[in-house]
Amino acid sequence: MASAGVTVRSTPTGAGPRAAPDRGWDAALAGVAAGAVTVGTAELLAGLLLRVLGGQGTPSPLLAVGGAFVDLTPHWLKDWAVATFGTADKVALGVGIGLTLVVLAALVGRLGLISRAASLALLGLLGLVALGAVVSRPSFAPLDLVPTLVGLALGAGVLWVLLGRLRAASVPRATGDTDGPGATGDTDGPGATGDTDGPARHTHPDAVRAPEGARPTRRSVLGVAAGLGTLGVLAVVAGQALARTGRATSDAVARLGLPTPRRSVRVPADALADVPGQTAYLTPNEEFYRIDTALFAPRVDVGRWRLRVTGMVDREVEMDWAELLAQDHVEALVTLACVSNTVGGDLVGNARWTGWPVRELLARAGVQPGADMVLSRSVDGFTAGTPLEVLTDDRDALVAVAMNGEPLPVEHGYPARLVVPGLYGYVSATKWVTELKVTRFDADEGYWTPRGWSARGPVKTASRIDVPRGEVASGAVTVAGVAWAQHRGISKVEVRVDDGVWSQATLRAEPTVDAWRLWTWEWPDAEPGEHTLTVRATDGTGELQTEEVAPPAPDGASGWHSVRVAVR
Ligand SMILES: Nc1nc2c(c(=O)[nH]1)N[C@H]1C(S)=C(S)[C@@H](COP(=O)(O)O)O[C@H]1N2
Ligand SMILES: [Mo]
Repeated sequence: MASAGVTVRSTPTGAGPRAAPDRGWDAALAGVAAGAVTVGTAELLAGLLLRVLGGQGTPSPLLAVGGAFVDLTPHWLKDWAVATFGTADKVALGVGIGLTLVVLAALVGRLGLISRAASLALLGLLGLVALGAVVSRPSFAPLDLVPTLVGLALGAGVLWVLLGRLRAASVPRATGDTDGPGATGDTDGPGATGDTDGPARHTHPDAVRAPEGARPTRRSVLGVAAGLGTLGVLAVVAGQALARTGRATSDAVARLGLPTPRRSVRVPADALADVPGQTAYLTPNEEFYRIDTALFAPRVDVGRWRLRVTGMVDREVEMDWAELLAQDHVEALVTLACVSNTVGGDLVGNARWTGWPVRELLARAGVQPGADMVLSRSVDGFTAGTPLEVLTDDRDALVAVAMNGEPLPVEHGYPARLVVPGLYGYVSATKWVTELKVTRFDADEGYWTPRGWSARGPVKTASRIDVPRGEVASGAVTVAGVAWAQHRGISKVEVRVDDGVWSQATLRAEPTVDAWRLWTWEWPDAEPGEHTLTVRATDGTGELQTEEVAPPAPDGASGWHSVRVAVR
């Protein structure tokens, strides 16, 4: 097909930036516009679906693809992402998905230079991938497909029309076409308007109106494409905002309130931190570490939420939110720790939880002989395999509904989660919990087990120095921190300066063996220079924290925590 672009490019001078319009870029822009319309429409409808119809699945193709990506990501890559981006790993994933989409949409558009049908076919192929991701989400319902399907239909229409109009705009005009081979295009050299905008630009106004009135100009088509693309992006933002501003939390709590525990706990003053900079005994909800595989915390509609007990039980149990709140709740102080926490790290927090003991729930179902594990499942498909005995002994393993006296924050498992003293979160602390399946370790496994983490995850005894860090003045220096060995308790903490002798720290009170214990040690006479402080704890059974250094995988980091301090 004869076009100005082809001819100019074939001139020996090489044409350069003054060459005729680059149809490749035009087509790419059309593709990006169509892509933005597709995704924008889908995200907006997905947001409405969640917000207005109270859906619980993942109708958003963006979140579905992100979620499927997280599920399929090999463990080493996940570790690398978390190590590189920290808790911004989800932001990084979002940016990555966005850039990939732009590139793919540009390809879709460019393919339109060869054939519009091929372009549509590629769009359809990408759409199938998105639909597959939506179907693969744990709480999938057929209605979740609608936003993506409508988005694809609209996007395909936009693509078809834009590509067609671009093609029409690029055909040389019968009259007044001064942009043809060797024509005025050559006079449009450096220092000219810099506008390489298509024929109409160089055509006498009359010529445009008279014979070519119905034909689009390149500029107008690109303008429409840019406008549609912008609308698409705005729709994505609006859709995501809609999906995230759920009212479920406040509504349900206002209606039903929180249970009044039959037993409440009070934290004695002598358990609290008494040194500036020392970790607070209770971690505020906003500061509590958050670890999960969810791209965005699921917004559960308590009206539809159910908790079920299935598997090796005499009778299945199913209860709704009101029934759960009506049970006999207790309060407990429990320190939660992540298996990924490194020595001295902060993926650990302590809260006052309100919940119903899991053993009472299991008793209602009647556990059958032979079972040794409970596989808890979240609305988002995450699972944890917890030894049956820790859920049936007398410890405070809870179906928790409140954290520090407030409804569970969405990020921490609203409306209900498991909290089990003594085990790392990945094998016990299922957030947004919806099912407990009584089963066997040789029949089922939790989410992280096939991904290289141990099937069983008892918390290892750990201790951490919080102050001082960095620089201190010489003389008397207060050293302080926390130590934890959930459900065994802490009986001793010792601190050492450089290679000196171990000195016993002063322990704060221990209201429960299920939570961490704060400690302080007075360093009598810190001498100027660089020093290393090291801490080690002994648990309630008398066992000393191991010095052996181990990484988090497969069952938790170990080793003594040291800090370097500069004494001035
Ligand atoms: N649904 C769900 N629950 C989950 C997880 C998850 O990925 N999904 N992660 C677990 C892990 S690894 C930990 S350490 C704790 C963290 O709980 P938090 O985010 O409330 O601190 O939640 C556990 N519960
Ligand atoms: Mo974790």
